Amino acid sequence: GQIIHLADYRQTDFVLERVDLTFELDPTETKVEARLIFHRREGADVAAPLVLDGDELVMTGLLFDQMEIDAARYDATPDSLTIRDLPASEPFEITITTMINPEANTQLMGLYRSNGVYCTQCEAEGFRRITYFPDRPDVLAVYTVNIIADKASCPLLLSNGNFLGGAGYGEGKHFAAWFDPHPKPSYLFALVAGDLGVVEDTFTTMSGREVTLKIYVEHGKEARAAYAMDALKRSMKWDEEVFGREYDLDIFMIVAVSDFNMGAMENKGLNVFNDKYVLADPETATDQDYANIEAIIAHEYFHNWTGNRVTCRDWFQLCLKEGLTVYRDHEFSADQRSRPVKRIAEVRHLKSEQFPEDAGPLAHPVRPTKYREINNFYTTTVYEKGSEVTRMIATIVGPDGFKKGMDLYFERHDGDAATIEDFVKCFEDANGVDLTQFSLWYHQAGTPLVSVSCAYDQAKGDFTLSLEQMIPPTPGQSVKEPMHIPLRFGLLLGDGSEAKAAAVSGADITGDVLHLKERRQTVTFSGIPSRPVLVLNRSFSAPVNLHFEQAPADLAHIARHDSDLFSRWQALNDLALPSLVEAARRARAGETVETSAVLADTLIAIAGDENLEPAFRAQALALPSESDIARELGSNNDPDAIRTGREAVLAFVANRGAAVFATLFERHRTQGTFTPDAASAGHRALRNAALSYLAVSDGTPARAAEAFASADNMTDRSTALTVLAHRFPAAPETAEALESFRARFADNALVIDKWFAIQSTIPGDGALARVQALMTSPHFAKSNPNRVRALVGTFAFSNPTGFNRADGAGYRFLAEQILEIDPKNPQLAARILTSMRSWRALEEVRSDHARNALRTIAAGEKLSSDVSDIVERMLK
Ligand code: HT7
Ligand code: ZN
Repeated sequence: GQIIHLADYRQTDFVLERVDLTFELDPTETKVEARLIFHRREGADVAAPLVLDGDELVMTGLLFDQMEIDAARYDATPDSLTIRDLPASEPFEITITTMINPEANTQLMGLYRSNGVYCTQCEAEGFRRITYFPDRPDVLAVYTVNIIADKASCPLLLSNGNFLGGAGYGEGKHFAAWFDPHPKPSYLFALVAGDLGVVEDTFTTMSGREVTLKIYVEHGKEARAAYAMDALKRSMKWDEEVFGREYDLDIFMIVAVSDFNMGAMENKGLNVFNDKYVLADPETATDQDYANIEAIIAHEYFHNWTGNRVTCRDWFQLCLKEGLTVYRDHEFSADQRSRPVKRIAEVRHLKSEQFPEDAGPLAHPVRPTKYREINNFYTTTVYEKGSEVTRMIATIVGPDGFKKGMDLYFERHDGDAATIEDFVKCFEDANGVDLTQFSLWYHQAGTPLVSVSCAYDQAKGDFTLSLEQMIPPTPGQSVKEPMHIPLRFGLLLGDGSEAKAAAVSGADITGDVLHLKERRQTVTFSGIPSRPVLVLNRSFSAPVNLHFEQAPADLAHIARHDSDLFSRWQALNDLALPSLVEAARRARAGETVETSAVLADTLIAIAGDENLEPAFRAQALALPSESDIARELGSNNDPDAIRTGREAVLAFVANRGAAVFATLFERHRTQGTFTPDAASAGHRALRNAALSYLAVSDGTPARAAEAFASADNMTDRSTALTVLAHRFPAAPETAEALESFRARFADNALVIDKWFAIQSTIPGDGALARVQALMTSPHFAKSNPNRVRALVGTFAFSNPTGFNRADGAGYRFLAEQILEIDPKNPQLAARILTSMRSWRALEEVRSDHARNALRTIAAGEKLSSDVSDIVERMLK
């Protein structure tokens, strides 16, 4: 594929007025008739042809104003349709007939069949696999959709908008018509047809309108959609209360399907979901599953305003809808659950996924300026860093300023296909601020590094803070400008109170936010009575790396006393990381690892502090992961040494805190009927964190085996199974538990995915053979993205020692898998391949093997543009 540049953006020559689609559904020969009404845009070249996008299309008919069209006036290829000699200004109608094969559509883009259900996925460029069309987000039109299908196998015929009517249609068939009054781009089109069960409810909007809510799932699974329905109603209410946004159709539908490339899709009025993010009950779903369902239901619903009512002008603006909507779903979950605990989880995720992307060969700006394959830009940078950029705007303009800016955005751009510049301008205009320098966050890739040092002059009472920012070079961007970095901070005194400076010089400070704007800045706080401990980047106000050699005693002080729970967690992390890095170094050199008692004692004290919420304590107990340590080391990484070092530190903490952990394990047992609320989940998380440590200090599988046997919910059961499998892979108790779990949930593919994931992450060299054996299991299906992600994806992304085997066998296995998956599902293949994004940071032997595996992929025949784009950027 060729490279698309933002700078080449041009409006279309033709305006699309209306779209009428008729589908005659058939598993292998679906007929699609598209009637499109266009007129030439005022000022456009009168000789310009109409060029429509296609992808693997077969055209069987073409009419111009209902008449046959002369063959000399058009060219049709599978990838485009060009029509010439069109009217200068008056409207005209083009009717296109295409034949498509949903059954053979293994890419899961366009119209496909999943478990007998017809469904569509059109974002980003799937609509062009249905019919020829101006398939770009700035072409908005009103759609009418007619669906004709077999009545017995497809009693349900759904599309966007409101139901117009339906009737019988010849022998054994019926039809339904839908009309969506809201102009939309083609990527928001959806059609679903099949035989599904439904859960129904209603929601009364803030203006008193009753909206019908329907969630469609496979028959027999209706009860498992109750939590999703509850999350939907809470999302609708929250968007009214917090953003003033009301739903705008009479019906809102969600359909759960079992074959889906991503989490879900926000099609207007008809969201399509990966069933993993709809179905839940205590027997089969973990607390994390419940939290994910709540977040994704909210995310897709929130897109109705941030994405659908205001959409993107072009795909370079993807973060306009995705970054903003992630920010909105983060805020929603923070309001529904514990704000600091949610923030810790977000930052953990950002650091483990986005920071490595930003530091590797796939780094790109939040608003890129070029792409080869748009599917590869649904990245953690666009989504999660994009959300952090929105959060920084909120921090800079404050809560009221943010609300004013958002209100202006909806007022100005409702019905538009907008840009990032439009969005930022709303905050500038609503608040009278200049966000020019701030906007660099959209344009410069790479995680800024802020180096910090400080000094205290007892005699003068001056506390001086020196800050320096550096934005590392990234592909295509070697030189960077200083950014506007909003850092929340506090000066913590010995008694845990906060120092208030009499005066500050050298920085622009608003409230508790210090605005770092220069490359280097020295800030002096005067009138500070005693040496304070600096707490910087509270609540992770800016997505940066800090280089700050803070004394362990100061970090321990923050960890125990700061008012911001997030900073307390961050301080623990900062206390742990140098010990873990040192442990990895020693392990690599064959030396014995020593662990600091300060770290262990601080961790144990926080774990045992019953004044703190259990979910926070569970987060505090989770030591930085092996990949966190690898990131901190930066280069020449040996995953085996990292694990050996971390295990030594973990064992030290486990043994020192054994009594506390045993108490926690007993005290935080949840009793009675299961509820998925955040408080109960917190007790389970803390108890299970204690179990993980106890398995180490016990040195036997007995306690985990007992926890597995007595578990009455999936969180406890799957954690106990993970502890058994990861700590005691060869124990008979583990084999027994794995088999009893498999047998009990053999009919539930989503639970079997957990069984795959637990086994594929058992550390060490044996993992590869285990994964290969599991691929031959009758439960595995190569055509299903959830199965492939659970087994192959989890192995490559989340098993550092097993995947990064020193002999390179893990990489060779992945290369084989990628080459096999790519012809069937390129998006899935490309996404799993990004698991190798940090390959250059590995030590030489492993990085040589990794390079060879990537070269094997690059040499593959007929690679998709998805995989070739990723592999080429990784090898550059
Ligand atoms: N906006 C949706 C993105 C999406 C997607 C993109 C490419 C290929 C398949 C896809 N399925 C869904 C989901 C979201 O972010 O809300
Ligand atoms: Zn989204």
